[in-house]
Amino acid sequence: MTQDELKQAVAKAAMDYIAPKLERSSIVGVGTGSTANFFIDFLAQYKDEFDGAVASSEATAERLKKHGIEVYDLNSVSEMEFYVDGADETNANLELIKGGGAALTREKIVAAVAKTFICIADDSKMVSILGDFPLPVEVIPMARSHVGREIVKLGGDPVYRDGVTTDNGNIIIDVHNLDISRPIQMEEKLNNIVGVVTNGLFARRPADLLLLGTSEGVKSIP
Ligand code: ABF
Repeated sequence: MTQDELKQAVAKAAMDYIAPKLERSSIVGVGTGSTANFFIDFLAQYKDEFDGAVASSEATAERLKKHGIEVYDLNSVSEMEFYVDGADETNANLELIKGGGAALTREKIVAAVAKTFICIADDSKMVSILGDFPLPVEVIPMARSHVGREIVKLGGDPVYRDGVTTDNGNIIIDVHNLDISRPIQMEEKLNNIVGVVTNGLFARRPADLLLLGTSEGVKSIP
């Protein structure tokens, strides 16, 4: 199977998982990226069976709207059962690196509100220790140099992601060679640097369910 076929398979598995639980009043949280895009295409087939969606990025909002799915501002939503999104890396504890698509802050906010965060990924994303994928950090523009120096103190190599502005008007620093053997602690340390909006470690709030696409089929973890 190609990587795209694996992504499509996990997107369908997520839809099969949530479809029987959808109610007319349900709001679904929807992530960003190519795997999430496959999910949006499946979700569209059920658009008359739920109320609408909250998007983790402008790009996702556009795709949802094109399918005729109502997009809600998160502030107008009091309850969300499911958030479905991809990841750049996952470990066996369902702790993730996200943010390759620069949408990490909104993704983390939607994940915080959702009762169940379903991560969909092909098996190239499964690692034993997080950190081969450079860790994205969203930073207030005027704090770029300060945050870079603080990241060096933590042992990482910060690289400014040239030409990228997030949906929130900020910049991204990708951190290479960071020791992420203790993901929760590293997530907290990075968030404590003044000028950091958020970082792409999803460890304090990991995924609840991982649907992993493999050549033997979709594995459900745990
Ligand atoms: C988002 O999309 C991100 O947090 C992650 O960066 C990315 C994964 O992209 P893809 O599904 O295209 O591999 O979920």
